[in-house]
Amino acid sequence: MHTVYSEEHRHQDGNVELFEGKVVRPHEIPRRAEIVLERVRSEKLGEVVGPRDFGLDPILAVHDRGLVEFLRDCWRDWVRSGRNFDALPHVWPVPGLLPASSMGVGRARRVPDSIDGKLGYYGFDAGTPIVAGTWRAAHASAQVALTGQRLVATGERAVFALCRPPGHHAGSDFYGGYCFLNNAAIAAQAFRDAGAKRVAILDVDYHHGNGTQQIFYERADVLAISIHADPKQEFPYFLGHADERGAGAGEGYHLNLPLPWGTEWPEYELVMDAAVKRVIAHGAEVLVVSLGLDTFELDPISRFKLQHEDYLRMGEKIASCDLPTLFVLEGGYAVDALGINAVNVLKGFEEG
Ligand code: Q9C
Ligand code: ZN
Repeated sequence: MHTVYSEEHRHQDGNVELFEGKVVRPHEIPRRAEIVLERVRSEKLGEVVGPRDFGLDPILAVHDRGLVEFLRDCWRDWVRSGRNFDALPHVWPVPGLLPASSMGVGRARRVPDSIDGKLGYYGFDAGTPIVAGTWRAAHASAQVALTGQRLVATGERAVFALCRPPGHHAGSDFYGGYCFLNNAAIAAQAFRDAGAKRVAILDVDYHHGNGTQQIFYERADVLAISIHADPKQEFPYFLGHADERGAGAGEGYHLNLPLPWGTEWPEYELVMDAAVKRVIAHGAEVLVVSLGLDTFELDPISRFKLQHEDYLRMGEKIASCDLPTLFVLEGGYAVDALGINAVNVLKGFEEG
């Protein structure tokens, strides 16, 4: 299996994250991608290739121009306003703040001029620092996913897009959860634009893929499935419940499979079987896997209990969909184990 990798990810290197009310060093660090790359090499998974540049168009097929321009310009505006440390939002337009009559509902109608206002408009959490190189890294991460997409669209059975920063929490017009651009969604849309009639996204990150859900919620062409910790207990808290099933034309084309803290492989496996069945029923021509490894028992911010070997089984299950597959790296913060677990999924897939 080919891996697509870019060193540009190193430019996303924050100093702080507001984590459970405390300012801490970020969990989402450059070492994550490097350790996965090392494991890809030591396990001889296959050739490692750099990304091509597909430009902004495939990003803008998924994201609003306002978000993209904000991410591109944020650091410049933050510095111009006198700051030289990581940019984080600290005030948000909660929906109740905005009476439907005059100010719009669900989304503030006006984007503030102030960079602090913009941060709260576009960012949904305070755990996702924007630094000088954020745009450079996020843009390259999307190009890594798009390069993987192109390789699969032109005949590879499976490709690993070693994306960093991750993407699945980023929606059409918001960022957060360590994510800026939704790499998996951008790739899924690129498959559609390359002619695939039906695409499926399977998100196995520990956290609900709320950005992916929002992007495709009213569409039937892209089935999105997310297996994650119950949002009653876990980030992103407000989305990912089982009764969110898509809307309008997309009704029934979103499947949330929340699981409780402490979940181990036997329960996880049952839910994966349901996910695989739904992918096959969709008649998908191609599968995009949002590959988070934060379901691992030693993950420092998560509470599932999967073990190294379980990821081999996970890869086999994914292979049983019998589809051309693009793996897109998402979360996973037990850094020393991240390479083992990610490559176990890919090896399990190849053997399955
Ligand atoms: N107590 C990804 O895995 N902080 N993002 C959660 C919960 C944010 C995770 C705090 C976690 C974001 C891509
Ligand atoms: Zn996660």
